[in-house]
Amino acid sequence: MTKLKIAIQKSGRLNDDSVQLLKDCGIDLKNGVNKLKTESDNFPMEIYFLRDDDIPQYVEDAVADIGIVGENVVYEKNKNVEVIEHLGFGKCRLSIAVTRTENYDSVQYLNNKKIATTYPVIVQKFLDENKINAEIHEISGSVEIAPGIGLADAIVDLVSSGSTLFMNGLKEVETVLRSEAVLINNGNLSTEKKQILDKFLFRIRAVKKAKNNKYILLNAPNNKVAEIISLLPGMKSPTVLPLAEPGWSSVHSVLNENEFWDIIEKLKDAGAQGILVIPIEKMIL
Ligand code: PRT
Ligand code: ZN
Repeated sequence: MTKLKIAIQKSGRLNDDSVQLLKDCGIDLKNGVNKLKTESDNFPMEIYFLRDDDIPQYVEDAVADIGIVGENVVYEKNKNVEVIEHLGFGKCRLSIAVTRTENYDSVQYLNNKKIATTYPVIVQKFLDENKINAEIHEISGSVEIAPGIGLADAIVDLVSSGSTLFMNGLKEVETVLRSEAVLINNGNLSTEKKQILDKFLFRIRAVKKAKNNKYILLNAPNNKVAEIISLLPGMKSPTVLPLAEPGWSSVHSVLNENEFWDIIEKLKDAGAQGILVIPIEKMIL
């Protein structure tokens, strides 16, 4: 039987969320995750656990059909792979940082400076696009200490909370790239593998949609229901059920995370009471 081979990070920041995504998609993994390779009992998938840096190459070479990796790694490795879905986790930015006391006014600051980074390809492209002439020092880790030891004037590194930069006396001055985990694939999948991939993508999208939405239940006097319904987007239209107490109804609907707080306020003002908000596991539209 044909199986779709997926490469995910063995350990590190993307490992947990990648395994969780498979679980949320109903894909059970055999005998844990502490191996190089495992498979699923209930979905035609083989799972390879690899270093994130190697995943684009394995996908290009069709050792794996698809992979989960940060966009930063995809663009740095520049392999022949396609990004097919953004996954919403592992969010970070690749940023330029300089010593806090430095007067940075624009990218022109970087002219004739030394920049330490583990992302030489992305940085060179950024410099070319901005017509800056600077020297790139490729180092393999602890980039944030480079200015302090006199190795570089600036660094380009991944940032999420900013605390690493702060603790090293650096300030973030420019974003080169925003990144999150993505699903990549080899463009030459067989028809059978494409069908499995489509099933997997269908599940991923249902899980993602569910994460971005909440189920909401509320009570309202009947004379307020029309106004409340006008505030709710809903999948089709809200469900309205009579309460045991005469003159009252229960209204059920689905709200998007982004507009959530805004709408809740308006619902309260319109007379909604006993508002319950419930997470949704899967959403198929
Ligand atoms: O062993 P392997 O090679 O597989 O793992 P790795 O050590 O190369 O990567 P890992 O696990 O650190 O990161 C995997 C991916 O997670 C990255 O390629 C990014 O796509 C994503 N990611 C998200 C991050 C961060 N956030 C992040 N904050 N990767 C690294 N960092 C580091 C950053 O380099 C810096 O040292 O965290 C520090 C900054 O964090 P803050 O919170 O202090 O700003
Ligand atoms: Zn790595």
